[in-house]
Amino acid sequence: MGDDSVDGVGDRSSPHASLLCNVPVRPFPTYDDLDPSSFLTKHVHSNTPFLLSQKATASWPARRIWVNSSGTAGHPSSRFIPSHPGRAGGGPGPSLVRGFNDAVSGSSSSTTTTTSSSSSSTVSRPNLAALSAYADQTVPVANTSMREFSEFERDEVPLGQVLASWDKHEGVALYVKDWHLVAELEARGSPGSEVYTPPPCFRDDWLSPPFDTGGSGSHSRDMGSPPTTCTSTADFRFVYLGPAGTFTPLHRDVYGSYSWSANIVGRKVWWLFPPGVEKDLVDRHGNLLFDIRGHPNASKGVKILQEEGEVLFVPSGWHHQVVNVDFCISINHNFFSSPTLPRVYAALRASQARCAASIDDVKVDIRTRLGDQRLADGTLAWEAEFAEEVEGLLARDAGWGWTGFWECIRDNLARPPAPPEFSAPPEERARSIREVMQLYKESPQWTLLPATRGLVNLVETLLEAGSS
Ligand SMILES: O=C(O)CCC(=O)C(=O)O
Repeated sequence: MGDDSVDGVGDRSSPHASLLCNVPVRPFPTYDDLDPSSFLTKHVHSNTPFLLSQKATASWPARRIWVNSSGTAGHPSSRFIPSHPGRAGGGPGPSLVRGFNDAVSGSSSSTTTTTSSSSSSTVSRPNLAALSAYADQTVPVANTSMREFSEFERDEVPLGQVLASWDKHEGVALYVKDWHLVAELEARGSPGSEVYTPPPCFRDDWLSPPFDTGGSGSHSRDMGSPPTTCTSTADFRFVYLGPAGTFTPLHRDVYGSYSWSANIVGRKVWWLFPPGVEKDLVDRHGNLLFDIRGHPNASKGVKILQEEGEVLFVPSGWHHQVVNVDFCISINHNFFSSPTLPRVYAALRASQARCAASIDDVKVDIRTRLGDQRLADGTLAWEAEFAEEVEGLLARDAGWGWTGFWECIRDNLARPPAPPEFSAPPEERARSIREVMQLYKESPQWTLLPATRGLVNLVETLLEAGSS
């Protein structure tokens, strides 16, 4: 593969250069370093975004190996710039970020450890030849020129096939998304650290805790087994790569989780919307907008240019849309930790309500069939059976149900994913768990799903053992 042939970057006259217009001063801090305890007090509790400067990723092997060492974008030797043609009209107008930025501006000035957003961008070209080391891995690919309902048309193909089409100056709309590279490396006996190590403030990760490759996983059933393929659904550590103009539509992350996203090569423009604003981001049918560019209510969010090497933290429940300004390679994780549990619980409750409503006809059938019959413990049989139906649908639809939720807490308590210095203090962890436990015990599922009662009792025992 001719590694000089692909960059997709640096040409300020490209259709995507307009994305760089009207990017305001960041209303969020950019830290060179953020220790886990400051992460909790400054951003977890307030559920607000921030960035880590490129210093946070400077030592990552990926930033050496995946970057083309022969120069930066726009280098005269560039021959080809694969780039999605993008939308007519390019980027958003000047008012795009005004509303939200005005509301939060000043919040970063009190932070002494911040660095200002760099005014001059460094943009590298990707070393796709280095990525061809993984050519045999099957990766999910979105065709960002083919919308399919609320997503793009997707396929799973060997990475080598995508790299080959980019090498032939084709596939400019192809976006490799949610590639489970680290899970795949681990399944082959290599550590993920050969590519990168997550920043310390993000190590207390209850969603993708370290897995035993080949052993019994810390998560089971709804959360799946330890990942053995790069398309596993039990792993939330991803690599994304795609030419300038490829993008991720407006969405919110799964399970009420956070995400962090590090640019290895290239820059991204993000629009971030605090929870609640999504009600104004709908089309005339009430469906969430697919692409907020050009929509008047885009101004209710904040637009951020994420430079190469920087890491963005996206808080729980914030909708976001992302457009690659250059050819981008990024690494991102979805994650949460114990202080996030009340948010994760609320997200699962909302998913449960949606699932239950979607099978209302099933409820009527079960009720008609079972009438007033009661189980030995006095529960109405139809309520118990319907609760199991909804639980099964939740697990399939939302990725996990209440069983998975409590298994996750049990397993992370029994085997904390990070040493204490990277984790929430034990009292805070216990407080969050007790909060969701109380809510759960007051909910109908406590009575209706006996298997979860056993799990909750086990969690209680683990908490008590931890506090003695
Ligand atoms: O980089 C992208 O295209 C999407 C990333 C994203 O949505 C996330 O990290 O939550």
